[in-house]
Amino acid sequence: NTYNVAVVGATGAVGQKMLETLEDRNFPINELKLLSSSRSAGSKMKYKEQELVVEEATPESFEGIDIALFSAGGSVSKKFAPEAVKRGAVVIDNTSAYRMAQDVPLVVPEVNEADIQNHQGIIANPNCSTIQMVAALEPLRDALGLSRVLVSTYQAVSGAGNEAADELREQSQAFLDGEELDAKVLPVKGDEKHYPIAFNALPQIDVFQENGYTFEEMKMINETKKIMHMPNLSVAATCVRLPFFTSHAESVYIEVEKDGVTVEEVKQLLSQAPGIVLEDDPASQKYPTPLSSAGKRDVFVGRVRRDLDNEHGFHLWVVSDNLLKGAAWNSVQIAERIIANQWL
Ligand code: 11C
Repeated sequence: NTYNVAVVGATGAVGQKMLETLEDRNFPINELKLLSSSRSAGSKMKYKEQELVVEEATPESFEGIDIALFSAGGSVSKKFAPEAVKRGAVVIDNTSAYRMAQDVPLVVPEVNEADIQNHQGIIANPNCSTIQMVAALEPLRDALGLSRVLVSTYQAVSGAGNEAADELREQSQAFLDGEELDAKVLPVKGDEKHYPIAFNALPQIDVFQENGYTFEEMKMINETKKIMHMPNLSVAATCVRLPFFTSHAESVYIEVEKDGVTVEEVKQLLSQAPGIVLEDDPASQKYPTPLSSAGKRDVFVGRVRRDLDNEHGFHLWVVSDNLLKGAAWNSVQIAERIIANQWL
């Protein structure tokens, strides 16, 4: 069987990776439709040597579409996802618009693939920093139990889109040329203040909430509980933007329930888990970095250590390409699981 697929937000940082991923996976496509806002309509993009023209999304664009991958911002999803569903498409939405809605499964296939089958037309793809963390936590939760997660992130600028990546490039050059740095996009486009990202670290990703956490931090907290079906799990996050282009890194502290767990046991569980690659050997300085994981679909884990004071506590370093497993690949993977299980 082949399917009619629409990519909404095709020209964005994630949309471009969606096309690459569909091509890499040789996804069974009958017709591929690229959609965007009016601003990007008319752009040309390549899929398997074919040149495709990006069209402006309208409700009618979704006639005959089987699977629609959305990544054009929450407001576009709110406007068009119901129109796509009305016309018989299954929507895989990469924005935060529907993630916490009760009737919308929020899915990382390695963790909760079975939730997909309860979908009412929309399946949500989690936030990138959440996806890589829960993929690494799931095999540990399954075997050892999990009571607490404390995470600090080191996130790439591409998470904030192509404009943020351009800003890092321009500011880096300006810094090296001894010029003043012009900040217009980061930490958050549209927020009141902007700070340089080049040669800096910004402890703000997305807007602040009333409780003093940022929206990115609250996404990590709330989405983790939903995906893992653990509403009472204790989770806290601090999310930081750093000046590199691709892949998010995370320092994750966890507390497991089982007594007497060894580092070897944790490493063994991670090395056998689907989608996880253990890269951990301090003796040979082996550990993953944003550069080493960029362009790969897996989640890489290293620096596994037992806490020095809490025998149930372990520290992990989790790295993954934020545009692939964090976005495009996880979305395409959900589509592949829908097809394999006949959950369309
Ligand atoms: C970032 N994690 O790095 C964000 C990007 O909710 O899908 C993804 C935003 C989202 O800025």
